[in-house]
Amino acid sequence: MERTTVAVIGLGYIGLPTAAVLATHGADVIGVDVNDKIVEAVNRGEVPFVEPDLSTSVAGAVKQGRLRAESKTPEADVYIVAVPTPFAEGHAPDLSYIDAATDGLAGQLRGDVLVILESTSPPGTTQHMADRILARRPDLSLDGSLGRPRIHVAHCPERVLPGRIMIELVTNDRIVGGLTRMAAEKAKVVYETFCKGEIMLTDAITAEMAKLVENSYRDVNIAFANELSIISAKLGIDVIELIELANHHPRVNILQPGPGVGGHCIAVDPWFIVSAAPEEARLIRMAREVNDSQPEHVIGRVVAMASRFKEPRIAALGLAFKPDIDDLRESPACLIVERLAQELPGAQIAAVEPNVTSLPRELSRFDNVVLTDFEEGVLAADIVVLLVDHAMFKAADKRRLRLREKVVIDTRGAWRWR
Ligand code: SAJ
Repeated sequence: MERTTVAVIGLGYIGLPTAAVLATHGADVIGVDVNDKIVEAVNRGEVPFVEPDLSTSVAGAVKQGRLRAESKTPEADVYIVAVPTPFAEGHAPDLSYIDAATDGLAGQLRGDVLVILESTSPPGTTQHMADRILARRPDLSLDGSLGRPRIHVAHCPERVLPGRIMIELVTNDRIVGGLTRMAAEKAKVVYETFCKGEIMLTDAITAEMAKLVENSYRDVNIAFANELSIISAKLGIDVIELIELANHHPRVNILQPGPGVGGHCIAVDPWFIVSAAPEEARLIRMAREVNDSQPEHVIGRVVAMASRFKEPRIAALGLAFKPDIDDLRESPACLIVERLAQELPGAQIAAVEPNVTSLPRELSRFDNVVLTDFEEGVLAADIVVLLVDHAMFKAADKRRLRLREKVVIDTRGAWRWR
């Protein structure tokens, strides 16, 4: 039997793992990326970011000749688009990457080809993509009308958790939404090659919304926890203990408060719903605003404590957007350290992030911020602010770090020792 050729457009956190898993499950995969450095790295069998087990998978697939990367979209049987969907000014979705990927593949299409959009997208984007293809390729159709060859267009949102991508790609259930039923069924066949979870079929707009709703659900729940942390601070209550107790109720499951919500999914996707239904999405918008204001509360607490010291030495623990990853993008911890560096020019800030070897540009421009080893930073500090609950911080010997002698602001409830 002939092997299916799959072109995966966008070799980022989702595209590259998907390309690798398809290649190791029987497809011939060509990864496409506009960044030449990524293309070259993949062709050498290397991975340009940290994700457990991905390196082995990419290296193996490239070595066996099942995976290669190119900068131009080739001819293929299946296209999977996994490019970013950021938001623009005023939180309106920015579809420029999807449009560019669509334009890149439109010229290569022939009859019976399947196009799958995996990028998290505002409702209606899959239809928008098909309309854009057909505007360029009036010789094709979605339904075979006027004897024009059909193309099949579907949406299959990714739902994997960074840090567990290679496991969750295989084990998670997947939603496949087709612009036509046949498109959904054809996409299901592609995912069945590697996905052991249930594959559920629906229409494209419901699949788009399902993904946005999942992340909004989490955002609203985190906002609830963050609001409780502020109320608890006002009332002199330990919010971690409060949530732990409330969660003993069989139908209550409050998430954890923190310094804000980071990453490029949960802090972004709810805005796509707000943008599609601005009048109606009141709670979803409010949750975003609550979570976005959370870093300010942390900054306020640290600045208030810093006023007790002439030249405060602050250890900021963690820069990543969540535990045990090296991803600093849209990280509330980075934002907090940046603002502290501005607001406290007389302070020395030891930024501790065991998962990186250099500071990001927004922090390296400050003389008073230095990337520092964990123990060294904490031992020298007057104030210790825990921003990310990395395993290394949680497991630390608090007595050895002399934490009782310091002002400790634990935004994650990682150190329950008082
Ligand atoms: N956070 C809290 N409190 C919590 C849980 C998380 O403050 O109780 C914060 C984290 O510290 C982080 C942010 O929220 O800053 C997001 O982290 P996360 O682990 O909740 O989620 P992501 O962004 O890494 O991945 C999410 C996942 N979505 C859901 O769990 C519903 C993942 O399954 C999606 O595939 C991913 O978004 C995506 O790509 O959309």
